[in-house]
Amino acid sequence: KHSPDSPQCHHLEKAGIVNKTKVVDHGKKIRKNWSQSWTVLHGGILTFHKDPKSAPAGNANKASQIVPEYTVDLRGGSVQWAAKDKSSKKFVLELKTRQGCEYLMQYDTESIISDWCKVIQDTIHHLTPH
Ligand code: I3S
Repeated sequence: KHSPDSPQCHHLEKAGIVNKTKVVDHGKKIRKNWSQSWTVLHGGILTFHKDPKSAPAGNANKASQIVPEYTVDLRGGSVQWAAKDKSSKKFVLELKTRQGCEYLMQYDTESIISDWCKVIQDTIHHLTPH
């Protein structure tokens, strides 16, 4: 069995589209800014990419459209279904980092977002705290 931190541990990896917003930055509440995001879990790091629709027009290069926006170290973090007062949207996850940042992740299809919840939870549990 591979160590969870080893690069061979490919089962805790996932990618897909979700809606996301950062809500707390290092303990400081910030204004919500929901956007769609290509989201990748790899090696204990969750990367939310910028919505290509927000990029300046005229930049047709496909590769340049995949730009990281937030890189989230899951080690020592937590994920749970968000309380109703966190958002009016349905199926919202609240992701908290050990560094005091918080993100909401949302998708209108429950199975999509609950799969994210499970894989993030599993990843957190497999990452040994420093
Ligand atoms: O928690 P809030 O402040 O009610 O979040 C809403 C706002 O961010 C709103 O934008 P304005 O800052 O322009 O009011 C967004 O459009 C809403 O989507 C936010 O609420 P939801 O319930 O969608 O997370």
